[in-house]
Amino acid sequence: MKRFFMLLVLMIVIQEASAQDKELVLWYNKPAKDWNEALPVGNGRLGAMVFGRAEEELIQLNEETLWTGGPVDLNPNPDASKFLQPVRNALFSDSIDKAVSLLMKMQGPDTEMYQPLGDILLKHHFKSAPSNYYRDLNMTTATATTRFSADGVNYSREIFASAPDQILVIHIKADKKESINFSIEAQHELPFKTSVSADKHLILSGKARVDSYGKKVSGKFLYEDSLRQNGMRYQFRVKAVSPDGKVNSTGSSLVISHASEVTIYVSAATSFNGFEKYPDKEGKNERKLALGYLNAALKKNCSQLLQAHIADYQRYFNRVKLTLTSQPAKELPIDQRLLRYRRGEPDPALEELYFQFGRYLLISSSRPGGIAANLQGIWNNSISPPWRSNYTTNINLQMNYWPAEMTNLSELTEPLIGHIQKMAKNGYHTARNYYNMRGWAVHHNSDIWAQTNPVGEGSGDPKWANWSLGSPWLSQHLFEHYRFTADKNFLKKTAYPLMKGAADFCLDWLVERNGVLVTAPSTSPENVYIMPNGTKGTVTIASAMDMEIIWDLFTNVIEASEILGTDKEYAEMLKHKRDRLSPLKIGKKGNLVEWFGDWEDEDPKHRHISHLFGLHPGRQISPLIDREFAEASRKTLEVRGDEGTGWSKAWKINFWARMLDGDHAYKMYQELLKVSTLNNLFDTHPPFQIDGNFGATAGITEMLLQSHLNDIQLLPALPANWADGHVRGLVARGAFEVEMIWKGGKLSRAFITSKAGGQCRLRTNQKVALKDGKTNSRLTNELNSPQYITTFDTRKGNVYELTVN
Ligand code: FUC
Repeated sequence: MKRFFMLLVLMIVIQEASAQDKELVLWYNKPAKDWNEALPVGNGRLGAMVFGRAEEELIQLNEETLWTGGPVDLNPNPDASKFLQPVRNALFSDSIDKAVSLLMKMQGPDTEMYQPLGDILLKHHFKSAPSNYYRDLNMTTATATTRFSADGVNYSREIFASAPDQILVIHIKADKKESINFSIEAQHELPFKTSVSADKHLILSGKARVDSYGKKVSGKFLYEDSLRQNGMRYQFRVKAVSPDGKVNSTGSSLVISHASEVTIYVSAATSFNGFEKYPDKEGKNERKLALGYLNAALKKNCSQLLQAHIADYQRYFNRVKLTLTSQPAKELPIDQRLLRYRRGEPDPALEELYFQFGRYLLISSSRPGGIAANLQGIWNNSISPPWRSNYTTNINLQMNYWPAEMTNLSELTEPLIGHIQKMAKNGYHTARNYYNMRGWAVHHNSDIWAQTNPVGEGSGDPKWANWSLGSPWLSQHLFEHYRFTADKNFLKKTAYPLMKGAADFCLDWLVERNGVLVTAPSTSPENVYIMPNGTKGTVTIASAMDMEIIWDLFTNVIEASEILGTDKEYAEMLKHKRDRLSPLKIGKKGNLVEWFGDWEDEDPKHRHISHLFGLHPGRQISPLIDREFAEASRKTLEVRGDEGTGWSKAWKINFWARMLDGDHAYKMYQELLKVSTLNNLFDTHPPFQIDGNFGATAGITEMLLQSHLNDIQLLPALPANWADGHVRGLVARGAFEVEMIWKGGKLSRAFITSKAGGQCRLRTNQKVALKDGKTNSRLTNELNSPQYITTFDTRKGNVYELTVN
């Protein structure tokens, strides 16, 4: 009887799992017509965009370390610091144009660019046109599959990027013996060499450029710079293995004939040897690395590789499950579903899918030990990508990592934290060389070389080039990592020293003006104001965002010093300074003032909503803290409107969720899906930029769970359209894992897993109680409707069930 029962449970579990599998598939009935329809796979380091073409398959490759250039010049503009006081004098005497032209003299080189690794082509020659076409990306297994029939044979091609084996695998099968015949070629847009080794490895090798512009100098690209460095070397290697077919070579291609099954192994490496090493002369041996990965993987067959890949991937992916509907997904290709969604047809399964796609992309582009996900994650096919496919730190890099902690992918922040550590190293010199200041400074752009200087090369608009508060904003991610994991060791050893360094920079950066502390120069990325006298400007003093970012950092350092029992005096001094920051103001339109004065915006619907930093990702503004400032934030969001770039809409999901307005947050999610989503579900700025994918996944989480204030808010911004649902595996600050079931828009049950012990403090719309155990519950009325604060003590590893009274 017991065994029968166990079997039944197992069957239900399997059924549930396969139902979920079906939901989490992006499928199509035609090949990708362009890159924006190709499907991404990745293992953090290696990425591929799969076009799914039947006759001539195109697989576009990336390797995360392949960038132009080399280590940064730490003092590229030795005169810069001379101009700081003149800039301040100009600002204090309202000579804005003068301040702008002086600021341009404080700029330095632009960043380097992320580069494509090349393409693989699989060329078949069918007599008849392929039919029965299908391709997909299955997020449950992180594999992309293409299936079709040609000349009476059914073919399938499965592709995955394995992290444990550091290899890209393409597995081709036919349902008729010995009917696979094709050739494999490799190509790159820039000059390259191909060869086939004695072991029949097809090898493509090349060198990245040294200059960051992608422009030709006297008709040529630059690969060597006689003064400083040579470009980064790279190669990828392709090996085809078949149990029965023949693998021959032509010198620059592999030719496979009469096979029933073929496994193609693709390995790759660059000579990148760290951000401080010249990638050519001090570089790693890319040949040895690529060969090592390939030979190690060749010891395993396809199913062994696939098994290890799925186990590794699911270790992350399966931690969270979101169900917003009991209906099965529409039996339609994703592009068709998007089309219908745009016309207003509901598709909650698509909304679930897109949420998980953000998690899929993070697992595929940001792995411990690797490089942080850039503006395109790791997927880029252009030798001059938009915005250099670099790191933009006035919103975009941070947005990439917003979902990481709360959707249970905490380890994946390691590359970001690593990048912050590198930037702190370079930024120490930037703070000194550019401003004569302590601590570390990061400006608007960075790259694999951890560049931190203001970019613009003397002619960049200071509204982006001279934005200087990257170090305090990025430090938020350090403290958040602690808040989500309760890892005191990390706080002490890694986070706190870096946070304090950023605080030192801010302390030096602030100046006193009319009794308050201001930043000067200051911008509000990347907006333009109009003063009452008609003067337009971008540079000012004490923008709201500057004040909110510094408030956030000081608050975090103060809390961290209390937790660690250290630096009491320093923390007292920060409290004093925090109190003297130029205060936030409410403007004549009832909005939160963005600039030093209550000025108009040149573009009232500007994509950046920098002055609401305190609402999100900060924790200074909330309807639960101060109704007036929350109302001013609402007004600001209304004036800014619901349009914008992909990432701007994603940010607005988060803002409205923090405003506790689930319906408006949901509206923004719909806008993002309808207007800013490509057919492969990549977010589009336009063009493709990955931050919107990540920002939306974070925003959806904020609708269901918030914990940035003093309590864990269950279902704080649930929209009417998600009346019934179930989520498990989300993470709240304090290291609590949360599962919730809700019906008719109301919480019906919750489970809290305590990962670090300590008190749990919940905020809910209904009264909740522990199923087994004592809870302390009280009514609270910060909002117009009553809410309940429920506290109980937890022990590490225990699960607490909450019922609704
Ligand atoms: C910021 C934004 C742009 C774009 C770029 C990569 O500068 O203002 O919209 O996202 O980063």
